[in-house]
Amino acid sequence: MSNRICDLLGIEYPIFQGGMAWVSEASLASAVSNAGGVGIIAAGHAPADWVRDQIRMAKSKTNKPFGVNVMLLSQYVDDVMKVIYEERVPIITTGAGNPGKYIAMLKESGTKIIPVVPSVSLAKKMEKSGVDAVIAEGTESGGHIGELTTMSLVPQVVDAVNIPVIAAGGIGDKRGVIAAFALGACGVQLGTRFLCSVECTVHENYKNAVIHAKDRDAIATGKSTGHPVRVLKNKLTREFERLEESGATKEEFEALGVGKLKLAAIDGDMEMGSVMAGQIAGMINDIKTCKEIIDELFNAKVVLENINKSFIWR
Ligand code: TUI
Repeated sequence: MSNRICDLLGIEYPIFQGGMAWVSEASLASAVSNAGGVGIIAAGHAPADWVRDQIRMAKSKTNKPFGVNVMLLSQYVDDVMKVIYEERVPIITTGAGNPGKYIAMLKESGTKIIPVVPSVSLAKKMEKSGVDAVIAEGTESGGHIGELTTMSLVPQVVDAVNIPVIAAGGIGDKRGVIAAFALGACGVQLGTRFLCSVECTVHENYKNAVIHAKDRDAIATGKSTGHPVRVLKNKLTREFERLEESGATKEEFEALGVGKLKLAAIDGDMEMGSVMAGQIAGMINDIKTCKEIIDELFNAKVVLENINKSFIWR
């Protein structure tokens, strides 16, 4: 199978594993890349040295292209970008901001730049800045989210830009992949599905929480602060709700969130940790290897037939 994303990146299947802070590191990223997709190390709020170690570990585990997701709100973002440049990382994705000022430097090292965008206006701005593709991420995703659903965002971004569009948010199985291609995307990004993989090193309580989650368990907290984050309901989200109702300040809200993702992902605290997950958590019921996940998403005849049809529509 060949398409614009596969040709651009030299990969077998047009599938990205979403960057997940404290969750996706070299083990998961290299497994996804070895299975033919794009594995992504999430830099999150980590210092540049940790990111360099993970990049070198990924290089030792795979010869295939992999990426780093840079969270642009990180205090270490300048140093992390320097490491990516020095290590000649093949691909970066970015989240929570505009990577514009780093684009010239990264082009020099041959890094393909693929920002996550929550809107048409940002997608157009990114295309003008010279990025290679965009990931249009709907509000169904886990973690820090935009407002629009994947169903409405993806076709609008596809119509607005000429660079390839990858769909993210609410995709958990082959039906979601087919839907994304039908909307005009030429690739997909999945986070929550890969969290429940054998190779993902997140705490097993986190995987079990996703496996046991039902359709309405992944809720958006912090809408009133302008920084909504989708997580599984627990004691922490009830405390966030209480703060929101009491009209707490943005600072009080942020203070409650500090360290909570690590608490869930590393310590396995499912009550007070921030258990980021997408709305498809309710349909994930098992842990599989990354190869099994990707083969199931792409090897089925029906998927290939439908994807071929969507190429014709484009
Ligand atoms: O980045 C994400 N998802 C994330 S980042 C993250 S780390 C975190 N840790 C603690 C608290 C909060 C976050 C967890 N999940 N997704 C990509 C994404 N990017 N979603 C929305 C955006 C976005 C928002 C605004 C991208 C660009 C943007 O532009 C603003 C501007 O500068 O114009």
